[in-house]
Amino acid sequence: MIGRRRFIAAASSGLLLGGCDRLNNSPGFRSVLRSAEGLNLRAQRLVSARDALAREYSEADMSPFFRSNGTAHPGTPEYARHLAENFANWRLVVDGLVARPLSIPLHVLKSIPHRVQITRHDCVEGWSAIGEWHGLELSRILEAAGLSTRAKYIVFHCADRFGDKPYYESIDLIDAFHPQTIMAWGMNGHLLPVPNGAPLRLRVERQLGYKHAKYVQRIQAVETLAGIHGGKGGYWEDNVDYEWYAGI
Ligand SMILES: Nc1nc2c(c(=O)[nH]1)N[C@H]1C(S)=C(S)[C@@H](COP(=O)(O)O)O[C@H]1N2
Ligand SMILES: [Mo]
Repeated sequence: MIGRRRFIAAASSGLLLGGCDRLNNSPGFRSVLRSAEGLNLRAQRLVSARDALAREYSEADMSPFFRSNGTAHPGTPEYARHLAENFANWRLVVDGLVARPLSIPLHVLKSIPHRVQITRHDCVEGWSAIGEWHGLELSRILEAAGLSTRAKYIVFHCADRFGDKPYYESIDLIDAFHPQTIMAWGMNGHLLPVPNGAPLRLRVERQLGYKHAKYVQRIQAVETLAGIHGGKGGYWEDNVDYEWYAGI
């Protein structure tokens, strides 16, 4: 999967960024980068259906240790309170472009029959790990809320700040309704540990690690990402220019 992604990235940058030096100096460089990203998305659509399943592994393939990355503990007084209460009062708010805004108590979400999947997590920083995830399909949550036909993106708001800014992420509806996209509350046969996003995180298996929002408190359906924090759809996209589309 990674091999193909590299190939696509190389193909699109080769096509559009061939004259790198010249482009680096041009005022349109950023917009060229953006069109390269668009091409990456279109190329991915051509070579692989975006609704194809990510590979699922067996228990024997699971990494003995699944590391944490980014925030390992949100560290706010509010989160500390939730942790002390064993997340008994954690809720998942679902709002924005939905017919029925929801505030789902975590214990209700966990009581619904769920999906279990053993998948590989790939972080752009150069590590991968295979873990087992338990969680409810995001599609079922969105169906319960009655997604508006105007909705184009699903935004995930997290309980942590990274540096001085809130962590958030977003995906399109193809990933949102992908059968392996789940709101995970369990990992490797246990409840989700704090370093891995307790009590609720996104697993969006066809995307790189930074898209998998941890500590999720709110899901918002929107028509455009403009106006949400930096407007580029995610913490890393806003602050470090990571691609919004991080398909693998
Ligand atoms: N809320 C939140 N979600 C986050 C991050 C974070 O710092 N805060 N880091 C991201 C990155 S870069 C990766 S690789 C994965 C790491 O997941 P893990 O800690 O379970 O390994 O979470 C992603 N989701
Ligand atoms: Mo990452």
